[in-house]
Amino acid sequence: MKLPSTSQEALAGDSGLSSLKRAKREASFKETLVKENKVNRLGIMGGTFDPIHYGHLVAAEMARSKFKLGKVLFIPSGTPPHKDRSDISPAGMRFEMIVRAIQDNHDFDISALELGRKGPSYTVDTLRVLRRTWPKHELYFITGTDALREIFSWREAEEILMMTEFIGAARPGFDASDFLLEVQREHPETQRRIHYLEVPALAISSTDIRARVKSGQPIRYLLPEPVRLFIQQHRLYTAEDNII
Ligand code: DND
Repeated sequence: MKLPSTSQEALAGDSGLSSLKRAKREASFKETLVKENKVNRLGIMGGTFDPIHYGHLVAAEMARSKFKLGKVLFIPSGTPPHKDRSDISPAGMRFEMIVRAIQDNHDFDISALELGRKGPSYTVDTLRVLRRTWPKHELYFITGTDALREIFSWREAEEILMMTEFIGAARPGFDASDFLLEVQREHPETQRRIHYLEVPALAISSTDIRARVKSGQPIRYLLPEPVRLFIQQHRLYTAEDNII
């Protein structure tokens, strides 16, 4: 038989009562912690973003929600450390496209941190600056699983994994299971830092968007409209007057 709660407290005696109060206090303390965590977790999405598109934005939004990130900071690479394309759009233009893409989302922000730096934009250097700027924040670096699989080839990868949690957003076509097994085997100490995130399948890539623009195919609905207009206005990725 279920007793009314006041009777339960009476039956529990003094010690029972205080444990009920303690439980309530603990519950509200946990709530406060969750709220603090929400504010204190910073998501970071680094990339070349040439151009930014809905695949990037959806991955950032899903990560923000699942890991209760207070903000997601987009950080365009000044000089991407791993790309030898000679035709990468000027950093200022890639920056401008991100500004346009995130303008209607208060939870997203942009940093020019890597743009002022000379030489390749290594993630470890960026994280060191962010660590110093926000010493009390937990940092969450968001990548697609394709980028995540390469992480151990990045400069000072182990150091990176000491400074940040890693979220690998499952980008269509990139199965991460072999990579996760490899981590378990070869780098078990970093395993708890790596999180797998399934995102709705968006088979969109910057490479495909650039190819489409070049050949005059549509890119509408693959990226935010202000970004498409920017590409058209500045004739990025093509010398022709293509309608995209
Ligand atoms: P990408 O140029 O590959 O990014 O750069 C990703 C990050 O890795 C940057 O912050 C680089 O500085 C860092 N990195 C790479 C290599 C070496 C080092 C650092 C080093 O320090 O040694 P993209 O512009 O191509 O894309 C941005 C992110 O979005 C990537 O993580 C990519 O995987 C992801 N992405 C998608 N995720 C979900 N769905 C889609 C996606 N398309 C791209 N459709």
